[in-house]
Formats: sequence, C-alpha cells, structure tokens
Amino acid sequence: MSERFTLHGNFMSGPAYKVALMLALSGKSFAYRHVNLRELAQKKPEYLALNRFGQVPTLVDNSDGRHFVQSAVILEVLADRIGTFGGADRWERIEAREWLFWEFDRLAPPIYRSRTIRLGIRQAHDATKEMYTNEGAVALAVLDQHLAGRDWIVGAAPTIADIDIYGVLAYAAAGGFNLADYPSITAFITRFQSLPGFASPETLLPKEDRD
Ligand SMILES: N[C@@H](CCC(=O)N[C@@H](CS)C(=O)NCC(=O)O)C(=O)O
Repeated sequence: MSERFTLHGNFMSGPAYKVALMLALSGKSFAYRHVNLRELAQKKPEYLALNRFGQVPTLVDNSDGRHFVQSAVILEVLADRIGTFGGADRWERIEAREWLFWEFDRLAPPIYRSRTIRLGIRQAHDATKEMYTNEGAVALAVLDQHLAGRDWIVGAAPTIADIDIYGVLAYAAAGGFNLADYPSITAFITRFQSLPGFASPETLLPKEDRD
C-alpha cells in the first residue's frame, strides 16, 4: 500500500464525500475502497472490524494502521494528523466543532433525507417530506444569515467546518432545495469551489476500488 490513507466509501455517500474532499483540498491522494451498500458489504464481519457502525465512510491511516469512523471525527483526525483546516487557534477549533455538531443535527438530516426520498432509496409520507422541507429551509436560513458578510464559517480562512457543511450543501439541489434563495450560501459555494484541489463527488468517489 503506497498511499498513506485509504478511504472506504460509496459514490452516493455525502459523509464519504466530505472526507474525500478534505483529503483532496489538503493535497493528499488516497487509496479508495468501494463499499457496495446495496449488497450490504458494510454489514459483513470484515468491514465491521473496521467500522463497528456498519456505515461508510471509514478512513485508514496506513502509517500506523489506525482506522477512524464518523465523517466529522475523521475531519478532525485529519486536521490533527496532516495539519490542515484545523483553525487558527484553539477557539476557532472549538467553534468549528460547534458547526460540525449543528450540521449533523439540523442541516444534514433534512437535506440528505429529502435527497434519499427523492431518489426512491427511502419511502416517506407527504407530512414527513414537508417536515424535512421546512426544517431544511430553517437550517439554510440560519447558515445564510451567518455567512452574510463573511467569507468562511469560522475565522478568516477555510476550516473543517466549511468542508463539513459544503459536503451537505453539495446535495441540497438533489434534495429539492433551491440554493439561489440563499445569496450568502450561493456566494460561499462559489468561493469554496475555487479552493485549490476542489473536486466533485463524481471525481472523488469512484464506483470501484482505486489504489
Ligand atoms: N454519521 C455518519 C453517517 C454515515 C452514514 O449515514 N452512512 C451511510 C451512507 S451515506 C451508510 O453507510 N449507510 C448504510 C447503512 O447504514 O447500512 C457519518 O457522518 O459518517
């Protein structure tokens, strides 16, 4: 294994995209293992040995064999291990963590779930769909307001908070949300996509293994 990092992911996975994006923006190429979720490869003993939750993503650091799960934690681990996007100081790091927790509580559920419902992966009654639409709009409004007059979510430079949140916004349109309604988010997306190393989910998450 010549690459330092191996990402186990799936091309449909927003959380896997976040980790791939962090590596790409940090200038780190990585080996990739396609986990076939349809065939429940994530529930097989060999994969569960890497990820007790039976989910993607999992990141393996081949330099010491340690493996890490939960995309937000993986972003933090990578910030520590490769020294990128960790914030200017301890306080920025704490603020970035606040956004990571908010994202998985308020932003990701309505956006990711609306997307999987629209793709037919999940079934939902109209009331549930409406709930996600409303909750997504509230979360996007909070983010839009925060980003007004700011370039990045925390501090003066991009951090793992931006990577984490972009990794959800990338799927908003597929979830039926019109980001043109949120001018500060739209400007943030343009800025984020201009970062060196930026790439789309399709580029970063292949449908097969890659070494
Ligand atoms: N909180 C986890 C969520 C991971 C997650 O939901 N992964 C999905 C794909 S997007 C998955 O593995 N689903 C298959 C399953 O749960 O069996 C993270 O951020 O890493």
